[in-house]
Amino acid sequence: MNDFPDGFLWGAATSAYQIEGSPLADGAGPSIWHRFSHTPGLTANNETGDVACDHYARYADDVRLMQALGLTAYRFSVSWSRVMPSGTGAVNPRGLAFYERLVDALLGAGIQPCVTLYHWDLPAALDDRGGWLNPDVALWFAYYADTLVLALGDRVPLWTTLNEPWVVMDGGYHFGPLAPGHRSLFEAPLVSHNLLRAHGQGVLAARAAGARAIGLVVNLEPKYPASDQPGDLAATRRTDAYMNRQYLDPVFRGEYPAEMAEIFGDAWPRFAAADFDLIRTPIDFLGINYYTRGVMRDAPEVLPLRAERVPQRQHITTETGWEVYPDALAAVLEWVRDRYGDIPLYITENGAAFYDPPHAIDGAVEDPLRVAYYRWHLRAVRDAMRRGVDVRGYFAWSLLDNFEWSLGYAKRFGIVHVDFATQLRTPKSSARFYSEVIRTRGASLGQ
Ligand code: IFM
Repeated sequence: MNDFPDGFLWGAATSAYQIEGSPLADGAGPSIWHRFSHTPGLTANNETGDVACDHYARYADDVRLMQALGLTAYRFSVSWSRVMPSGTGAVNPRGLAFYERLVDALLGAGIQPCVTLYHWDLPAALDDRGGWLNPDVALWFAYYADTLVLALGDRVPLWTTLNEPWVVMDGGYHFGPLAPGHRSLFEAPLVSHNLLRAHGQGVLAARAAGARAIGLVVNLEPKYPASDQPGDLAATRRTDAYMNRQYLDPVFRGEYPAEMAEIFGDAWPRFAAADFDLIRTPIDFLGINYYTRGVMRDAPEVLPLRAERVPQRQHITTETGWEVYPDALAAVLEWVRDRYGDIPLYITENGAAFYDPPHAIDGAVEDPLRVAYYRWHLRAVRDAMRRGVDVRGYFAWSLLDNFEWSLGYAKRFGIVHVDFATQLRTPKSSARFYSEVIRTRGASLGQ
């Protein structure tokens, strides 16, 4: 029996600001990431996405590379401010034309384009109007979704509204390492709610404009207690609600987890009941980004969650400090199915930053740890599928080494190495490994 059925999507993923470069070219407006990375001291070595992988100019070569690897799908995001420099109103035809060219090149290479509408790069003009704190953002987003689907919906089979709303809230508004860099307990719940409202409006708009399938992408990090002490169990429950259930419960069950009020206290607002009808608008699939798990213990002084992560030194740790723990990927897929129902799932991101040299050595980049990471995690996906979970595709994060947000360029997640001095692309051994998995439709993973 073949574990990965015909039509299973074998993909890789990227996002606009992380790879495109040329953020202001051809009439584009600045995004919050352009502004944030140009503010001294906010990113490693003050690095920016000004050049990144120069994909804006090199997209055709990159599509040929994907084709050579045998990818059947490519997940990328659209830069909202390239297409709509002020975030609403006039469309910038030259910005939109870039994505038309990209989609056509992908289709010409037999690769399915999978479009994420929002991967963190809000137009700066909308941030000036309050960004994700302004309730109108739901309507701005719906208008943007409508515009994109009308332009590309005939050629794009799979759309997602938001990538990782938790990170937008947690990194952008609660603790501040990511754009726009706010640090506010009171803003965080408002932002989450507006993200969910925007998601709901975006789904309605995309459907009305003819999207064939529209879903949401969340990052899930299963939480395990450090011990069976009541304090550790409660810390685990709170962090699980904050990170794993905060968006999925409203989308699938029409309510926030009870723990949210416990975590945020006075900062947790009363939300209008009618909002949940919008938020739980049915979606066609769920995208799951999985990297690691969290082992949690009680930490009363670490507010507001009163929990902290316990490092697990017995396992391999990546360059971003994340424990390699593939079993939790299989477990989380089953958890989603059991808690939220049998909706089609895609692994929309999975991968690891390990040290790779800045330049290829003798024309090659050997990355055995990343190869092992992919082997173990693809087997975990297969295990979940054998247990009946409806997984329809898998996307490696990332196709290319790229701009890892405030961590800059030093954290390399690509299966294809990028020499940032020359823009030379070199498929790493992990790319060759993945290519073989695709060619054999999983058989080369072994048992
Ligand atoms: O690079 C990011 C991506 O933008 C969103 N998901 C996690 C990746 C690795 O940190």
